[in-house]
Amino acid sequence: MITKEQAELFKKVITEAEGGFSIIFTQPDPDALGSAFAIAYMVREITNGKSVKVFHCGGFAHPMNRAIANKFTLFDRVTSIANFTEKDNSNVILVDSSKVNDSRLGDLASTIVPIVVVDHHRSSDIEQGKAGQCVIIEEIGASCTLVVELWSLLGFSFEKVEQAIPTLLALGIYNDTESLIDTTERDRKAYITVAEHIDHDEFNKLIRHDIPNSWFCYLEKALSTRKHLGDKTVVYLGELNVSDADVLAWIAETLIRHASVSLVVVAGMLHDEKKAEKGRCNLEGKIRISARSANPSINLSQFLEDCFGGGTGAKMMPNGKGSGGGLVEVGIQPWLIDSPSLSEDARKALHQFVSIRLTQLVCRD
Ligand SMILES: [Mn+2]
Repeated sequence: MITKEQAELFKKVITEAEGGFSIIFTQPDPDALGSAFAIAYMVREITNGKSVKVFHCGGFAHPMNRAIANKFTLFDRVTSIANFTEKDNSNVILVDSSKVNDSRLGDLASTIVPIVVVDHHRSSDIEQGKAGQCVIIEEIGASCTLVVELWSLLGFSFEKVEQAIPTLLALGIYNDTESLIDTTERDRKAYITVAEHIDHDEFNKLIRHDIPNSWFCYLEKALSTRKHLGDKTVVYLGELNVSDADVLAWIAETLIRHASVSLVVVAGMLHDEKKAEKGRCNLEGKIRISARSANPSINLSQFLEDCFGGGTGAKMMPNGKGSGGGLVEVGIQPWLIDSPSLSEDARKALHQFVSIRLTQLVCRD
């Protein structure tokens, strides 16, 4: 349980902040959404209705996230980080991540100075201990668990709030703990607290979302092209539609269950159909990576940084497994941007190079 002092500090920091608030999350998943919306509610209550904007990086591509967003009309209530202006860059609250030098933040990387951070990942780069700041980072199953503890300690009730809040908190904990398997006692307690206030039929529908056909096609490609080196599996999917990027985590989670595998890295080069329609090159040399580790002795966060540098991150699950990923650049953007003339041969060579290099970086020892 977080301490009463931490909860009081949160309240104090929010009360003393002048002006409106901006909540940012770098990855739209249920844990980030639950944390963001529950904190937004608490901040509005504490400040008697001051403005709280919620910003997301990346897109709502995952079928579960889309289902959640539709059900709770979240598209009206979260806005893309692309709309973040200088005016929004005060009283920033960062949830479900604790890095400011994060490539997912785009141009905002290293420019935000959060007053509140609630996260459960390793490798925070946030300078802590400043006055007027509340940082809660603990290695447990979900950020939502920390938020539920904060909620209870500050005396808030789920009785009168909209269904979206307890449902998103429950989904966040459920989803980030692999269906409540990789939990700490705190995660289980927090889940029970919120589960009393949700509609379980609706909850089940969100969990058992449809899986799009394109995902099965990517899985087929992953199975036929994966490379095994020792106990590591590396998959390079080649070009990956931006709206299918969440398939990487789904494949990584599937392959890590292979009996002889202790580390999986799945990657794809993002391509954007919309840009191709405008006659521009649809590649920007950005590689999305998803990694899973079944070996508690691997520090996945460090491993990914050693392989790919910054732009990556990972969390340690309560059972010692690692889960992470990132967005890294190949560094050939000047040769790709706005060059619709990129030939098939050049594309093929580019992907061959990335595939070989990816395997070398992951399997170098
Ligand atoms: Mn999380």
